[in-house]
Amino acid sequence: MPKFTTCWVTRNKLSALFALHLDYLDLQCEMNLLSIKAVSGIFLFVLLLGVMYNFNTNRTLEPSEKTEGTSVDGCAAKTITFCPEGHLKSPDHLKYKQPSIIHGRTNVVTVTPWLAPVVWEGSFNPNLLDAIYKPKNISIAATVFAVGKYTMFLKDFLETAEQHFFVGFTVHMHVFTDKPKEVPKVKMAAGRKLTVHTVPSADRWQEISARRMEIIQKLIEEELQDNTDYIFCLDVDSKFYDRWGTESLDRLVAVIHPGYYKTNRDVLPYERRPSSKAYIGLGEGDFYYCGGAYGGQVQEVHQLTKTCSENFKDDAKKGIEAAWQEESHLNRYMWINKPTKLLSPEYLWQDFKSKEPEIHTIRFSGVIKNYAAIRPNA
Ligand code: UD2
Repeated sequence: MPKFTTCWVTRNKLSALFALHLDYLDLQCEMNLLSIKAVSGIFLFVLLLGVMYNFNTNRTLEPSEKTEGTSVDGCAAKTITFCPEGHLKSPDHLKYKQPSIIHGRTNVVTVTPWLAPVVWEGSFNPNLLDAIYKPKNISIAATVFAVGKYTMFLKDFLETAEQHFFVGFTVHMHVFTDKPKEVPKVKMAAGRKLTVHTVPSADRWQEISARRMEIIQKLIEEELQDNTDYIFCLDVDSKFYDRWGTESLDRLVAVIHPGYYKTNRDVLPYERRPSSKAYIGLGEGDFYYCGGAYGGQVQEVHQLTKTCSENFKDDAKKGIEAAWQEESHLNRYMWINKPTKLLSPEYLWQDFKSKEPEIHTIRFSGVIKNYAAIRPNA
């Protein structure tokens, strides 16, 4: 009887189970105990087991599973993200104004080319959105830095946030300062609280502004990732004038800068040196986003702040500081990692600018300040 032909099978392509069976088959061949017909039957059975094993080990990740790995622009190498919020669920029989797709804002664009909404007054129903988000018991964190003389802005910032920022929701304000005693006592509504974190002062305003990203990254890692849904990172030298609420929630949220939304992208103040990791070339980029307001789900903002602060440090090793510090890196990040929602310049105006016709309300705005008097350096 000829030697059985299993010797041509490449064992490392099959499962351990299959290999065991092959050994068993080899043994059988040596001993000439089974007929070719019987062995062929066993072989087919084992082959079937091997195919099933390979299929099982190569299957696609389940939605709750994630693989790590980050590129320069913060894109996870292979991630299937499970959205904890799920779809929007309206309360049963809620009455609200009938939506229309032919009537609405006409003098502004309310969607980007990648189909992310751009939020303008008149483009959303605040009561409907609040009714959808209220039962979800979401929690929102906000970060604000007041280092050196910038503590003078805290009182107005915090008091106006009480009046307009996610009123009626769970809000945790995180104030970072080198002068904790100068943080004013502001009466906060039920469900809202404030924590003061002490940070060192610095000799250069650029450094204070830029290192916020790394501090926010650590705050998310150490305190927020398991108990907070959304985070917004805001400039302190600003005040709220009107509602900033659930309409702003999404995975990755950017605010379009009030100074540049009518500007040709080739003259936007992006970082233009190719040697910088914040580089955006001519003919590139989408919008110019504010460093003074951005946010989203904590996982997304963690990825953003981690990537931007790493890129900022890599630039520093080469002696480069991007044109607008972390704002330049944020713009580079958001160009590659498209924001899932954009907030119009209503969400960060500047008090010194006169109101434009398309701006129907100003929700949050930078106060007029004397830079020379408040910054530690010119
Ligand atoms: C723009 C951005 C700001 C940042 C900066 C470039 C807006 C409205 N503002 O603002 O976010 O991207 O360009 O770095 O988009 N700070 C202190 N103490 C200081 C200096 C700064 O606490 O001595 C903090 C404070 O929270 C302030 C923020 O850093 O709001 C930004 O500094 P800025 O307001 O002086 O920068 P500005 O106006 O150039």
